[in-house]
Amino acid sequence: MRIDVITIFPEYLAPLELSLIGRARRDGLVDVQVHDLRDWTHDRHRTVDDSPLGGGAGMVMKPEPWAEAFAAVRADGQRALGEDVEPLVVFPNPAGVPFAQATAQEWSQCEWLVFACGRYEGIDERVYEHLADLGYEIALASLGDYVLNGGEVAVLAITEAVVRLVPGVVGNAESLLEESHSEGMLEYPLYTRPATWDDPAGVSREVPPILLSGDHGKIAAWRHQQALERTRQRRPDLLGPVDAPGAET
Ligand code: 6GU
Repeated sequence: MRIDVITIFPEYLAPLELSLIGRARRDGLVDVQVHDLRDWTHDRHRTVDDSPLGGGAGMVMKPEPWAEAFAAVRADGQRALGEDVEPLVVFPNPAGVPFAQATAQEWSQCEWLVFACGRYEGIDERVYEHLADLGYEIALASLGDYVLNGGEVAVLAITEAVVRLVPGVVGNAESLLEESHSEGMLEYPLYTRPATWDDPAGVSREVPPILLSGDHGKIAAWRHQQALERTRQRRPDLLGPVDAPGAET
């Protein structure tokens, strides 16, 4: 998989050199290229923003650097991947479609993702129209219902969620099957040794005895029931409208 990130803060993406993603890059499983949008400006101040036409607070990102950046990144990627390969262009945006585990699953199958990090109030709308005219596939993705200062933190989160699903990146692929959101539910509670733990307050805490029973069928059933109960309590929305108040007729 190839991932390009276009940003005015390339240093913000430094964590992509660490841990699981850093190792995946060194192993050649994912090629991450971070680009400074200001490289596609031509004035002395390397200007990427201007005040909103029609008035209003804040600044808007100018279209010209973005158009040049996409053309250059597309050409660069196609030299590496092949002239017939096209990227999915992702704009992190609080007004986008909620990013979820299903999105991560889908995008982990992509050969090429290009992330475009907006800052300020946003990007001139004509950039999206231009890219659509050129035939780019575009997605606007939101992390949730709150506002960040720019797309960079969202790119870190989305990239981590996507790359860990690329085959070979997570050593124990089985661990991806039972985690939260993999089956539309939250994960069951986890325990390890010691089976009896005397906590610092002097309370003796046992793990649920069933986990020591060796009965794998019963353990699986218990875990499923725990996952369901936890999901009902914390995230009833994941279980669908059956449990919603007032859904009964
Ligand atoms: Cl993807 N971007 C920004 N700027 N703010 C957000 C977000 C994304 N998701 C939630 N808030």
